[in-house]
Amino acid sequence: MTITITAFEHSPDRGQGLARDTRVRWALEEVGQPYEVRLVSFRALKEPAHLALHPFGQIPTYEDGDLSLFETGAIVFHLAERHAGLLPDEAKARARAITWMFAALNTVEPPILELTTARILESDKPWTRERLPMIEERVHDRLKQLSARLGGADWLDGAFSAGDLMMVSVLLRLRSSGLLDAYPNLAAYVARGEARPAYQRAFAAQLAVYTASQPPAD
Ligand SMILES: N[C@@H](CCC(=O)N[C@@H](CS)C(=O)NCC(=O)O)C(=O)O
Repeated sequence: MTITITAFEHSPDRGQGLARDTRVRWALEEVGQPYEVRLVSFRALKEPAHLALHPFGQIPTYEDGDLSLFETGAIVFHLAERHAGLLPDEAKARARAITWMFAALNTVEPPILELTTARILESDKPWTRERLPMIEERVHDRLKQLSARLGGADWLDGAFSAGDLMMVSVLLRLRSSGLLDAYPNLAAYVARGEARPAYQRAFAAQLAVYTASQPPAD
């Protein structure tokens, strides 16, 4: 059975790897599962065929035979449960790694998304100038706490896990803001994640989609 995921036909991030198919590609690469990608236009995202796979009209989705999933947390968890490499075998360590996945998605990502929304989608709104310092402070609160917990460790809880995959993916969204620079251990943590061969393959694959969509240079 071939695994098929969906990704943007034209990613607004221009191949920076911030669209969420990258984290699913990364997980697939970590566990050594081949996959195919179906590219979806913004219009097709909201059409019935895609809405049948993803009720919110987003990417990525995941299909494997008669199973179809959406939500990157669910997809990465599904892969991590079924294949070695992303979750420890020992029950308590496994539960802690899963906790970090949830922490990345539920506790760290929301203020980062709020910052992205304010900076990009609402940059022309009259309230944004006033709101930005408050939103940045919320991001800093989370980064300070995460930095304190990570300390000098390579990964959040022992060996690299799906928790780290998700946390690094979430933190990568901060790169252009420069906010990570104040936390050298977090910047190094993100760099360790990016240096993993599986991440490199995932990044290259999503970049290839963007590159192929560009008109040839004269
Ligand atoms: N919580 C979802 C978020 C999915 C999401 O926001 N996908 C974005 C791309 S990274 C998307 O499809 N945006 C287009 C839209 O919402 O119309 C997940 O983790 O899968």
